[in-house]
Amino acid sequence: MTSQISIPCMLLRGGTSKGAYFLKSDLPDDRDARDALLLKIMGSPDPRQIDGIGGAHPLTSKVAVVSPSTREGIDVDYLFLQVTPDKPEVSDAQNCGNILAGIGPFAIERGLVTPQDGVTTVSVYMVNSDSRADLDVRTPGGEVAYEGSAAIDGVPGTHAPIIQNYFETAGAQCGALLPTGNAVDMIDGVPVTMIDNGMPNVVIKAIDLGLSGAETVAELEENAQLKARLETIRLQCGPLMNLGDVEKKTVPKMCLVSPAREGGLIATRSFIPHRVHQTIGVLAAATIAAAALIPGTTAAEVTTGTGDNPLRADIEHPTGKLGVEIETQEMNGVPVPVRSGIVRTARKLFEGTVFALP
Ligand code: NQM
Repeated sequence: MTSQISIPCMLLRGGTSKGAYFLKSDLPDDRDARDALLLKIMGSPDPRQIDGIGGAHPLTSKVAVVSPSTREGIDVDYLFLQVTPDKPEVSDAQNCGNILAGIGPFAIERGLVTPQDGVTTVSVYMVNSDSRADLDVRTPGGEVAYEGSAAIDGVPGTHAPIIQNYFETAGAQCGALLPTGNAVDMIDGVPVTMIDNGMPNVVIKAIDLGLSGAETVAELEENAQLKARLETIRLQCGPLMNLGDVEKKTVPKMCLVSPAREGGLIATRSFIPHRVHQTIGVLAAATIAAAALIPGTTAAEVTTGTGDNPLRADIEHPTGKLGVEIETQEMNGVPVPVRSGIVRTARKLFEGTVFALP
Protein backbone atom coordinates (compact mmCIF):
# COMPACT_ATOMS: atom_id res chain seq x y z
CA MET A 1 0.00 0.00 0.00
CA THR A 2 1.41 3.43 -0.91
CA SER A 3 1.08 6.15 1.64
CA GLN A 4 0.05 9.67 0.65
CA ILE A 5 2.44 12.59 0.21
CA SER A 6 1.99 15.08 3.06
CA ILE A 7 2.93 18.76 2.87
CA PRO A 8 2.56 21.66 5.34
CA CYS A 9 0.00 24.12 4.00
CA MET A 10 -1.86 27.22 5.14
CA LEU A 11 -5.19 28.19 3.64
CA LEU A 12 -5.85 31.93 3.65
CA ARG A 13 -8.40 34.28 2.22
CA GLY A 14 -6.44 37.01 0.50
CA GLY A 15 -8.70 39.95 -0.41
CA THR A 16 -11.58 38.52 -2.42
CA SER A 17 -9.73 35.32 -3.32
CA LYS A 18 -8.72 32.18 -1.44
CA GLY A 19 -5.55 30.18 -1.81
CA ALA A 20 -3.21 27.48 -0.52
CA TYR A 21 0.05 29.00 0.75
CA PHE A 22 3.27 26.96 0.81
CA LEU A 23 6.88 27.49 1.74
CA LYS A 24 8.94 26.92 -1.41
CA SER A 25 11.17 24.54 0.55
CA ASP A 26 8.16 22.27 1.22
CA LEU A 27 7.47 21.75 -2.52
CA PRO A 28 9.52 19.85 -5.16
CA ASP A 29 12.27 21.93 -6.79
CA ASP A 30 11.47 20.53 -10.22
CA ARG A 31 8.77 22.65 -11.83
CA ASP A 32 6.92 19.79 -13.54
CA ALA A 33 6.92 17.72 -10.34
CA ARG A 34 5.72 20.76 -8.38
CA ASP A 35 2.88 21.49 -10.80
CA ALA A 36 1.81 17.83 -10.94
CA LEU A 37 1.65 17.78 -7.14
CA LEU A 38 -0.30 21.05 -6.99
CA LEU A 39 -2.87 19.71 -9.47
CA LYS A 40 -3.43 16.73 -7.16
CA ILE A 41 -3.59 18.90 -4.05
CA MET A 42 -6.16 21.23 -5.58
CA GLY A 43 -8.14 18.41 -7.27
CA SER A 44 -7.65 19.50 -10.92
CA PRO A 45 -8.67 18.74 -13.59
CA ASP A 46 -12.26 18.53 -12.39
CA PRO A 47 -14.84 21.34 -12.49
CA ARG A 48 -15.82 20.47 -8.88
CA GLN A 49 -12.24 19.80 -7.66
CA ILE A 50 -13.95 17.22 -5.49
CA ASP A 51 -10.78 15.23 -4.73
CA GLY A 52 -8.75 18.24 -3.66
CA ILE A 53 -8.87 21.48 -1.66
CA GLY A 54 -9.56 23.84 -4.60
CA GLY A 55 -12.81 25.79 -4.48
CA ALA A 56 -14.09 24.98 -8.01
CA HIS A 57 -13.66 28.56 -9.31
CA PRO A 58 -10.51 30.33 -10.55
CA LEU A 59 -10.78 32.79 -7.61
CA THR A 60 -10.59 29.94 -5.09
CA SER A 61 -8.10 27.73 -6.93
CA LYS A 62 -4.95 29.72 -6.28
CA VAL A 63 -1.52 28.92 -4.87
CA ALA A 64 1.20 31.06 -3.29
CA VAL A 65 4.80 29.82 -3.05
CA VAL A 66 6.89 31.82 -0.59
CA SER A 67 10.59 31.84 0.27
CA PRO A 68 13.03 34.09 2.14
CA SER A 69 14.48 36.63 -0.31
CA THR A 70 18.14 37.15 -1.08
CA ARG A 71 17.35 40.53 -2.66
CA GLU A 72 18.52 43.73 -1.02
CA GLY A 73 15.76 45.30 1.09
CA ILE A 74 13.26 42.54 0.34
CA ASP A 75 11.92 40.10 2.95
CA VAL A 76 10.27 37.38 0.89
CA ASP A 77 9.83 36.20 -2.69
CA TYR A 78 6.25 35.39 -3.75
CA LEU A 79 5.38 33.25 -6.74
CA PHE A 80 1.69 33.12 -7.67
CA LEU A 81 0.32 30.05 -9.45
CA GLN A 82 -3.16 29.82 -10.96
CA VAL A 83 -4.48 26.26 -10.95
CA THR A 84 -7.27 25.88 -13.51
CA PRO A 85 -10.13 23.95 -11.91
CA ASP A 86 -11.26 21.99 -14.98
CA LYS A 87 -7.98 21.67 -16.90
CA PRO A 88 -4.61 20.15 -15.99
CA GLU A 89 -3.00 23.60 -16.08
CA VAL A 90 -0.85 25.48 -13.58
CA SER A 91 0.16 28.93 -14.79
CA ASP A 92 2.69 31.50 -13.58
CA ALA A 93 1.77 33.88 -16.40
CA GLN A 94 0.01 36.34 -14.09
CA ASN A 95 0.44 37.95 -10.70
CA CYS A 96 -2.35 38.19 -8.11
CA GLY A 97 -2.81 41.14 -5.80
CA ASN A 98 -5.56 39.54 -3.74
CA ILE A 99 -3.47 36.51 -2.84
CA LEU A 100 -0.59 38.95 -2.17
CA ALA A 101 -2.59 40.28 0.81
CA GLY A 102 -2.12 36.92 2.57
CA ILE A 103 1.65 36.93 2.01
CA GLY A 104 2.23 39.37 4.89
CA PRO A 105 0.47 37.27 7.57
CA PHE A 106 1.90 34.03 6.11
CA ALA A 107 5.49 35.34 6.12
CA ILE A 108 5.16 36.51 9.74
CA GLU A 109 3.37 33.39 10.97
CA ARG A 110 5.98 31.16 9.31
CA GLY A 111 8.83 33.10 10.94
CA LEU A 112 10.25 34.60 7.72
CA VAL A 113 9.70 38.14 9.02
CA THR A 114 10.08 39.32 12.63
CA PRO A 115 6.97 41.24 13.66
CA GLN A 116 7.13 44.66 15.35
CA ASP A 117 4.72 45.81 18.04
CA GLY A 118 2.13 47.78 16.04
CA VAL A 119 2.55 47.57 12.29
CA THR A 120 5.03 45.35 10.44
CA THR A 121 5.99 46.19 6.87
CA VAL A 122 6.68 43.10 4.79
CA SER A 123 8.57 43.84 1.60
CA VAL A 124 7.72 41.37 -1.16
CA TYR A 125 9.43 40.58 -4.45
CA MET A 126 6.67 39.42 -6.81
CA VAL A 127 8.33 36.82 -9.02
CA ASN A 128 5.60 36.78 -11.69
CA SER A 129 5.89 40.48 -12.47
CA ASP A 130 9.51 41.08 -11.39
CA SER A 131 8.38 43.94 -9.16
CA ARG A 132 8.04 44.93 -5.51
CA ALA A 133 5.17 45.53 -3.14
CA ASP A 134 5.24 46.59 0.52
CA LEU A 135 2.54 45.28 2.84
CA ASP A 136 1.68 47.00 6.12
CA VAL A 137 0.32 44.29 8.42
CA ARG A 138 -1.27 45.05 11.80
CA THR A 139 0.81 43.28 14.49
CA PRO A 140 -0.18 44.54 17.96
CA GLY A 141 2.04 42.91 20.60
CA GLY A 142 4.07 41.30 17.84
CA GLU A 143 1.27 39.02 16.60
CA VAL A 144 -0.69 39.16 13.38
CA ALA A 145 -4.13 40.71 13.94
CA TYR A 146 -6.91 39.38 11.75
CA GLU A 147 -9.74 41.20 13.53
CA GLY A 148 -10.33 44.81 12.61
CA SER A 149 -12.67 47.40 11.19
CA ALA A 150 -11.73 47.40 7.49
CA ALA A 151 -14.44 46.29 5.07
CA ILE A 152 -13.81 45.35 1.45
CA ASP A 153 -16.66 44.76 -0.97
CA GLY A 154 -17.00 41.09 -1.87
CA VAL A 155 -16.07 39.87 1.64
CA PRO A 156 -18.62 39.73 4.48
CA GLY A 157 -17.77 41.48 7.75
CA THR A 158 -14.73 43.53 8.74
CA HIS A 159 -11.09 42.60 9.33
CA ALA A 160 -7.69 44.14 10.04
CA PRO A 161 -6.56 46.24 7.08
CA ILE A 162 -3.49 45.31 5.05
CA ILE A 163 -2.14 48.29 3.11
CA GLN A 164 -0.52 47.31 -0.18
CA ASN A 165 1.87 49.63 -1.98
CA TYR A 166 2.96 48.43 -5.41
CA PHE A 167 5.98 49.79 -7.25
CA GLU A 168 7.24 49.36 -10.84
CA THR A 169 3.93 47.90 -12.00
CA ALA A 170 3.74 49.86 -15.29
CA GLY A 171 4.50 47.34 -18.03
CA ALA A 172 5.51 44.69 -15.46
CA GLN A 173 4.37 41.86 -17.71
CA CYS A 174 4.05 43.41 -21.16
CA GLY A 175 7.23 45.52 -21.13
CA ALA A 176 5.35 48.82 -21.42
CA LEU A 177 2.27 50.44 -19.89
CA LEU A 178 0.78 50.65 -23.40
CA PRO A 179 2.46 47.66 -25.11
CA THR A 180 1.30 48.59 -28.61
CA GLY A 181 2.38 52.19 -28.11
CA ASN A 182 -1.19 53.29 -28.73
CA ALA A 183 -3.93 54.47 -26.39
CA VAL A 184 -6.42 52.67 -28.61
CA ASP A 185 -6.28 50.00 -31.35
CA MET A 186 -8.99 48.45 -33.50
CA ILE A 187 -9.44 44.68 -33.20
CA ASP A 188 -12.26 43.02 -35.14
CA GLY A 189 -13.80 46.48 -35.63
CA VAL A 190 -13.89 47.16 -31.86
CA PRO A 191 -11.82 49.95 -30.24
CA VAL A 192 -9.69 48.41 -27.47
CA THR A 193 -7.05 49.69 -25.05
CA MET A 194 -4.26 47.22 -24.29
CA ILE A 195 -2.63 48.20 -21.02
CA ASP A 196 -0.55 46.74 -18.18
CA ASN A 197 -0.20 48.42 -14.79
CA GLY A 198 0.62 45.11 -13.12
CA MET A 199 -2.16 43.09 -14.77
CA PRO A 200 -2.43 42.94 -18.58
CA ASN A 201 -5.92 44.03 -19.56
CA VAL A 202 -7.85 44.63 -22.76
CA VAL A 203 -10.28 47.43 -21.99
CA ILE A 204 -13.44 47.74 -24.08
CA LYS A 205 -16.39 50.09 -23.72
CA ALA A 206 -19.45 47.96 -22.86
CA ILE A 207 -21.52 50.05 -25.25
CA ASP A 208 -19.27 49.02 -28.17
CA LEU A 209 -20.42 45.42 -27.59
CA GLY A 210 -24.08 46.38 -27.30
CA LEU A 211 -24.07 46.21 -23.49
CA SER A 212 -24.78 48.76 -20.75
CA GLY A 213 -21.99 47.61 -18.44
CA ALA A 214 -24.50 47.16 -15.60
CA GLU A 215 -25.18 43.48 -16.42
CA THR A 216 -24.96 41.00 -13.55
CA VAL A 217 -22.23 38.36 -13.33
CA ALA A 218 -24.86 35.66 -14.07
CA GLU A 219 -26.13 37.50 -17.18
CA LEU A 220 -22.61 37.82 -18.56
CA GLU A 221 -21.71 34.20 -17.68
CA GLU A 222 -24.75 33.03 -19.68
CA ASN A 223 -23.87 35.13 -22.74
CA ALA A 224 -21.96 32.53 -24.76
CA GLN A 225 -21.87 34.75 -27.87
CA LEU A 226 -20.23 37.59 -25.93
CA LYS A 227 -17.70 35.25 -24.34
CA ALA A 228 -16.75 33.82 -27.75
CA ARG A 229 -16.34 37.32 -29.20
CA LEU A 230 -14.19 38.43 -26.30
CA GLU A 231 -12.01 35.33 -26.61
CA THR A 232 -11.44 35.98 -30.33
CA ILE A 233 -10.31 39.52 -29.51
CA ARG A 234 -8.18 38.31 -26.57
CA LEU A 235 -6.30 35.77 -28.67
CA GLN A 236 -5.38 38.54 -31.15
CA CYS A 237 -4.35 40.94 -28.38
CA GLY A 238 -2.04 38.46 -26.61
CA PRO A 239 0.85 38.63 -29.14
CA LEU A 240 0.34 42.40 -29.59
CA MET A 241 0.84 42.76 -25.82
CA ASN A 242 4.11 40.75 -25.93
CA LEU A 243 2.41 37.87 -24.12
CA GLY A 244 2.74 35.40 -27.01
CA ASP A 245 0.06 32.78 -27.61
CA VAL A 246 -2.41 33.28 -24.75
CA GLU A 247 -4.79 30.43 -25.49
CA LYS A 248 -3.69 28.62 -22.32
CA LYS A 249 -2.83 31.74 -20.33
CA THR A 250 -5.06 33.62 -17.90
CA VAL A 251 -3.81 36.98 -19.23
CA PRO A 252 -4.77 39.34 -20.68
CA LYS A 253 -7.97 39.86 -18.71
CA MET A 254 -10.87 41.40 -20.63
CA CYS A 255 -12.57 44.36 -18.99
CA LEU A 256 -15.79 46.04 -20.05
CA VAL A 257 -16.04 49.63 -18.88
CA SER A 258 -18.91 52.09 -18.63
CA PRO A 259 -19.66 55.35 -16.79
CA ALA A 260 -19.74 55.01 -12.99
CA ARG A 261 -23.17 54.70 -11.40
CA GLU A 262 -22.27 54.86 -7.68
CA GLY A 263 -20.02 57.93 -7.52
CA GLY A 264 -16.84 56.01 -8.43
CA LEU A 265 -14.35 56.67 -11.22
CA ILE A 266 -15.59 54.04 -13.65
CA ALA A 267 -17.72 50.87 -13.72
CA THR A 268 -16.17 47.52 -14.65
CA ARG A 269 -17.07 43.97 -15.59
CA SER A 270 -13.91 41.85 -15.58
CA PHE A 271 -13.46 38.53 -17.40
CA ILE A 272 -10.55 36.54 -15.87
CA PRO A 273 -10.66 35.56 -18.74
CA HIS A 274 -13.23 32.78 -19.08
CA ARG A 275 -15.22 33.39 -15.91
CA VAL A 276 -16.69 36.71 -14.85
CA HIS A 277 -15.12 38.19 -11.70
CA GLN A 278 -17.51 38.77 -8.76
CA THR A 279 -15.49 41.94 -8.04
CA ILE A 280 -12.29 42.88 -9.87
CA GLY A 281 -8.67 41.86 -9.28
CA VAL A 282 -6.47 44.26 -7.33
CA LEU A 283 -3.86 44.83 -10.01
CA ALA A 284 -6.63 44.75 -12.59
CA ALA A 285 -8.30 47.67 -10.76
CA ALA A 286 -4.96 49.53 -10.61
CA THR A 287 -4.62 48.91 -14.34
CA ILE A 288 -8.11 50.20 -15.17
CA ALA A 289 -7.49 53.31 -13.03
CA ALA A 290 -4.24 53.90 -14.94
CA ALA A 291 -6.13 53.54 -18.24
CA ALA A 292 -8.71 56.07 -17.11
CA LEU A 293 -5.93 58.64 -16.62
CA ILE A 294 -4.53 58.36 -20.15
CA PRO A 295 -6.22 60.58 -22.75
CA GLY A 296 -7.61 58.67 -25.71
CA THR A 297 -8.09 55.29 -24.03
CA THR A 298 -11.44 53.51 -24.05
CA ALA A 299 -11.53 53.95 -20.26
CA ALA A 300 -10.87 57.70 -20.45
CA GLU A 301 -13.82 58.00 -22.81
CA VAL A 302 -16.27 56.89 -20.12
CA THR A 303 -14.90 58.90 -17.19
CA THR A 304 -13.96 62.48 -16.50
CA GLY A 305 -11.26 61.51 -13.95
CA THR A 306 -10.51 63.80 -11.00
CA GLY A 307 -7.35 65.60 -12.09
CA ASP A 308 -5.66 64.70 -8.76
CA ASN A 309 -2.18 63.18 -8.41
CA PRO A 310 -2.12 60.87 -6.55
CA LEU A 311 -5.53 59.85 -7.79
CA ARG A 312 -7.77 58.32 -5.14
CA ALA A 313 -10.74 56.67 -6.73
CA ASP A 314 -13.24 53.85 -6.48
CA ILE A 315 -13.39 51.30 -9.26
CA GLU A 316 -16.98 50.03 -9.40
CA HIS A 317 -17.53 46.30 -9.91
CA PRO A 318 -20.51 43.90 -9.79
CA THR A 319 -20.64 43.71 -5.97
CA GLY A 320 -19.43 47.15 -4.92
CA LYS A 321 -16.24 49.20 -5.25
CA LEU A 322 -12.49 48.77 -4.90
CA GLY A 323 -10.59 51.87 -3.76
CA VAL A 324 -7.24 52.59 -5.40
CA GLU A 325 -4.60 55.29 -5.05
CA ILE A 326 -2.40 55.87 -8.09
CA GLU A 327 0.60 58.19 -8.14
CA THR A 328 1.87 59.03 -11.62
CA GLN A 329 4.81 60.72 -13.32
CA GLU A 330 4.47 62.21 -16.79
CA MET A 331 6.61 60.42 -19.40
CA ASN A 332 6.34 61.44 -23.07
CA GLY A 333 2.96 63.00 -22.34
CA VAL A 334 1.60 59.84 -20.67
CA PRO A 335 0.88 59.69 -16.90
CA VAL A 336 2.83 56.55 -15.87
CA PRO A 337 2.01 55.00 -12.45
CA VAL A 338 5.00 54.89 -10.09
CA ARG A 339 3.03 53.68 -7.07
CA SER A 340 -0.35 52.02 -6.71
CA GLY A 341 -1.87 51.70 -3.24
CA ILE A 342 -4.77 49.45 -2.22
CA VAL A 343 -6.44 48.42 1.04
CA ARG A 344 -7.12 44.69 1.44
CA THR A 345 -7.80 42.30 4.28
CA ALA A 346 -6.76 38.67 4.70
CA ARG A 347 -7.55 35.89 7.13
CA LYS A 348 -5.87 32.65 8.11
CA LEU A 349 -8.53 29.98 7.64
CA PHE A 350 -6.69 26.74 8.25
CA GLU A 351 -3.21 25.51 8.92
CA GLY A 352 -2.06 21.92 8.77
CA THR A 353 -1.01 19.16 6.44
CA VAL A 354 -2.41 18.60 2.99
CA PHE A 355 -2.33 15.14 1.40
CA ALA A 356 -1.98 13.97 -2.20
CA LEU A 357 -1.67 10.55 -3.77
CA PRO A 358 1.79 9.89 -5.25
O1 NQM B 1 -5.66 41.53 -10.46
C1 NQM B 1 -8.19 37.39 -10.26
C2 NQM B 1 -8.16 38.11 -7.97
C3 NQM B 1 -7.55 38.09 -9.32
C4 NQM B 1 -6.30 38.75 -9.60
C5 NQM B 1 -7.78 37.25 -11.62
C6 NQM B 1 -5.94 39.90 -8.75
C7 NQM B 1 -5.26 41.06 -9.38
O2 NQM B 1 -9.16 38.77 -7.80
O3 NQM B 1 -4.30 41.54 -8.77
O4 NQM B 1 -6.13 39.96 -7.56
O5 NQM B 1 -7.63 38.27 -12.27
O6 NQM B 1 -7.64 36.13 -12.07
O7 NQM B 1 -7.65 37.43 -7.09
